[in-house]
Amino acid sequence: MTRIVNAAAAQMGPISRSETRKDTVRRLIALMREAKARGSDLVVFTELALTTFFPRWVIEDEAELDSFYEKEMPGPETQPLFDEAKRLEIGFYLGYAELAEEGGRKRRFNTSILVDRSGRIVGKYRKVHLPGHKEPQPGRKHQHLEKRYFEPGDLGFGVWRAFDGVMGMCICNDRRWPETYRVMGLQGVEMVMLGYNTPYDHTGHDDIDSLTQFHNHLSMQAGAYQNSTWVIGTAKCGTEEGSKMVGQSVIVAPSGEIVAMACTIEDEIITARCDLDMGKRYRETIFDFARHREPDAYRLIVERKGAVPPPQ
Ligand code: CDT
Repeated sequence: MTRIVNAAAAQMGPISRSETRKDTVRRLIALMREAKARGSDLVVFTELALTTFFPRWVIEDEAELDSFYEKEMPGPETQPLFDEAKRLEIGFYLGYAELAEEGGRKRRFNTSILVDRSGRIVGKYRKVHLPGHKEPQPGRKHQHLEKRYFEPGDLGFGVWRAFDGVMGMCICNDRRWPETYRVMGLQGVEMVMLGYNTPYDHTGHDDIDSLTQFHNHLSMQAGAYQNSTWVIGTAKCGTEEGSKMVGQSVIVAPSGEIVAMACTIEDEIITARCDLDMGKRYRETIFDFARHREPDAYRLIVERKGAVPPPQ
């Protein structure tokens, strides 16, 4: 029996700093309805999908900073999204800023959840690879202060049995790191969902930044192919508060091929019929980990701590 997930990526155009949570949730619900109308079982929203990308600013006032985070999920403002998902019988991935009270202190994470078709949260992930800086960088047009506003995730790269398959999550910068996919690949992941906010000037070096779109797809296509998995990458894009961000949300097959791609830099749904068994052909041949991986050889190098051997 084939296992098909009709998946959607719900790309978002900019969210302004003044847009209310209520209005943003309304946009997400409109996208969810369109995804459902196009036959989707699952819709992947973006990173920090409920607010503007606030790490571009230094925010000194704690109450103001807290206003960008969710203290509960679902909370009063996000409950309508869960209600609509349940009514439509559609699952979703949602990225948001999480404010947790743990060990008697406030903890801040860049988080995503996976919700099943009954509106139940089945998985939670906290972003591991936090780009940018703690302190504003002189001379940069746009700051990127994720290290100031979030702790590195402490939940690892888990996978969850849901949607008749093995589902994984990561967030934005995680998609550039082979370890992200490989840790999930070693657990048999069949679909990796992720959202991203990627400014065109993200490194501050013109030669690298001019390749932003290429690197965006390169990392997701490589991750999909090398780990025999579907990858759904959803952008927040367009010009948000003066920062230009890349779109080109994609659905990538385990072959590494892009099977759907957004063509606007606005709210846009793209869909694909994802056969979860497609990964098997790769996992049982070229990327049969049990037969072809050589963990001992990798360890030899790692134990040298990455140092170049001294000249003989
Ligand atoms: N949100 C996020 O992780 N964005 C990074 C670019 C910022 S680097 C300062 C990314 O890898 O797309």
